[in-house]
Amino acid sequence: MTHAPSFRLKPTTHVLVLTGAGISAESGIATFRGVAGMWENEPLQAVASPQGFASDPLRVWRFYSERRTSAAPCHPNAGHLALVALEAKLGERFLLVTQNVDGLHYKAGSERMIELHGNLFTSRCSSCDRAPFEDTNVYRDELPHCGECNRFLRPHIVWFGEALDPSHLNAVTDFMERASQHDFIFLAVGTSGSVWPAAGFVGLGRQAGARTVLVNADPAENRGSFDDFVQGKAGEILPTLFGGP
Ligand code: BV8
Ligand code: ZN
Repeated sequence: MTHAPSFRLKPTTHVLVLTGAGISAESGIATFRGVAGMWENEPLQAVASPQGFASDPLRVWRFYSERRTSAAPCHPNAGHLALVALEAKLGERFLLVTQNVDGLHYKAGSERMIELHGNLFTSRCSSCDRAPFEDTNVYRDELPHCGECNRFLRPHIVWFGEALDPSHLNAVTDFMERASQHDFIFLAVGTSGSVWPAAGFVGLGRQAGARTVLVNADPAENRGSFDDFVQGKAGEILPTLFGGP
């Protein structure tokens, strides 16, 4: 493991963290480059998309049920916990946005955290505007129906081709706006930088004057967009990455 440089925190340092599947790898959750590309001989986009759900909702529910079953017993690792400690130190000078739907940041105790792509253990109605609700059930043989309008339930997940919640994107840009007036670090952890619009956050951070840092097991697609690249495991690097007050 390369020895991570430690970035000195100043009393006004603002830190925005973007995490991807790599931060959960040490907790036993497969990354997309692992799961993924193929699910039952289909590209991920085929099952993680509205089109996939429209054409075969049970296949989609089997895919997400499989992930609910494998993610449920998993625990946060030292990488997740290091971000909780950083949040405690920085307070409102910290924001975590995750692409992960596994809920491990929540389990670790992160509070200033946004799940950009939804949550695996939450379902919603595919039709009416009933609020999303916690759902740990698995559906493999028959489709779940909404108790109010009887249409199909769907995972509360942002699929490929679906827009992210505008309030989440506004929270990111608002934080960057505030941070741009101070010492600002944009840290990406465990992400291949292949999915948009999250992959574009490093560019926004740079425009806002951030020092951009990538912590990843291997060079990501958008590695060249970062000022610093620290190669290695998130669980080993994050606990020692920041020094100072
Ligand atoms: C949208 C939920 C528009 C599903 C996911 C430009 C702009 C906007 C959109 C696009 C665009 N270009 C293309 C698009 C379309 C698309 C897209 O980006 N496609 C890609 C494939 C090119 N984007 C969208 O569709 C987005 N929607 O913008 O809609 C719109 C606007 C208005 C109105 C209507 C529509 C929606 C994107 C969200 C898709 N949903 N997740 C599910 O989870 O089931 S994305 C899904 O894949 C994950 O959530 C995750 O985000 C992504 C996988 O990426 P990573 O997390 O980075 O994981 P990966 O495995 O790739 O990498 C892990 C890394 O960790 C590796 O590099 C590895 O080396 C490293 N690692 C491993 N172990 C460790 C480690 N690192 C550290 N420590 C370790 N131990
Ligand atoms: Zn309904």
